[in-house]
Amino acid sequence: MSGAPLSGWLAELRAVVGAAHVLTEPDVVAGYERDWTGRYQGRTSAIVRPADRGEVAALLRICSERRLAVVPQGGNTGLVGGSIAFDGAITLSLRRLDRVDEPNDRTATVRVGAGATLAAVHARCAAAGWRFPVDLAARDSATIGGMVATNAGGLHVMRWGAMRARTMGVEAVTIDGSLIDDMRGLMKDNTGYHWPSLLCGSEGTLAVVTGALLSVVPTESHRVVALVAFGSLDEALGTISSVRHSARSLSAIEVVLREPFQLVIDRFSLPKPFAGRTEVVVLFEASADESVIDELAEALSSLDAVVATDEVRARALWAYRERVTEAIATVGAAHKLDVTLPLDRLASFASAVRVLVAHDRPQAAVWLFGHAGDGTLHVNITGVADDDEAIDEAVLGLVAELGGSISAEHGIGRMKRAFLALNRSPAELRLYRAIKAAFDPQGLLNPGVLMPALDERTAP
Ligand code: 2HG
Ligand code: ZN
Repeated sequence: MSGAPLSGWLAELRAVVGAAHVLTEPDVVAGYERDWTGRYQGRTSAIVRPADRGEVAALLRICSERRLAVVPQGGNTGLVGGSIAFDGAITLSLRRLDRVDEPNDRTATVRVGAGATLAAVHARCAAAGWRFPVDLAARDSATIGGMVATNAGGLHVMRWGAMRARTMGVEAVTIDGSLIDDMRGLMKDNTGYHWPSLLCGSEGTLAVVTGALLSVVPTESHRVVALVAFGSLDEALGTISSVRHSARSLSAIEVVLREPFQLVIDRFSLPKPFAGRTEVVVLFEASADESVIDELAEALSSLDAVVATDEVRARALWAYRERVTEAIATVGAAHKLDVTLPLDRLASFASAVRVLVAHDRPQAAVWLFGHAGDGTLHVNITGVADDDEAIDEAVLGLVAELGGSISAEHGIGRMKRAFLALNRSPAELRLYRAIKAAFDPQGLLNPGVLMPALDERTAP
């Protein structure tokens, strides 16, 4: 750090937020230092918990002046090592910025603080007759700031888009304490660069998101959920494309392959929805008015399907998909790769990745599941060392070869930064660095994430 006595910078941070909101006790700090996967263990000098954007700005000014590395953190549900501090960097916890305003009926938007959980946003919108349609299993902990920063996607991207599509406005503070206040939420605004688009997916490397203006959709009266069993992924994908033509109100198409499906049933003692061995299960969800029930029933009429039209049974069917991550966590710390492929290559990729891992790491297990509606497959690998990057590289190399993206939704974080060149050219990476340097010339914000920062500093 700057050479100042430890108490100097701590005292300055305390003066901004109050002593109660600068945490240094090892047992309290421990919960902020480990990411959800258990694969990444960081080290932070202090957790600082500002109450509003003014305090965020004052804290960042101190970090900038003293050249202290700082890592923004929300619900810490990230899966790529991008939300925890390393090498003693300061953790800036945004959870106290948890305000959720009343949705605005005229503009169909809701203004929220970075620390609001997704579940809190859902609840506030539902009470006012609106729906914020981005959803994911970590909804009770994941916060909007982190979801903007990682351009989180989740379960309904095929119909309503990921965070970038729904973030109409953003409020953020740069490392020198300047405020970007772009919360007007205009449908049309061609005054040059678009801050919400740039900050969505920037992974806390450019600025600290303190709030967002999110676009909402009207609630729908009915939803229907169906689980369908298939003999192979190829067969499932063929049927998915024909169902998409006949059912117009689809809001999710999720897929779970045999191993994770069986694991969820075993771990959580869920009833077996299908007799016999099931190679692939697809969850279809459609939502609209009452007609949606007949529409989906008709589209699936010739298939081996279990259908739920009431909320309780619909939620029970979602459990077979939503609880996969939790089930895999009981097996061990997993390497989590979230890849997208062109839909016509997804099935051959799934076979190839199984062969590849079985060949290179015979002791490992591969778990495949994902968002078939948008071409995302989650490849979880257990039974390999936390630092076994060679297996990640082999799988991601295969993805790139088949024309896919090495990160569909979790972001690059620490985990994939060495592999970014599989998807981005040297010219693009030069521009990435130039953008980073323009926002954060000293390389203090979330160093080591997305790409190595220029003149990187890692510790206070
Ligand atoms: C999901 O789709 C999440 O459930 C987590 O993106 C995926 O655990 C994973 O790899
Ligand atoms: Zn996912």
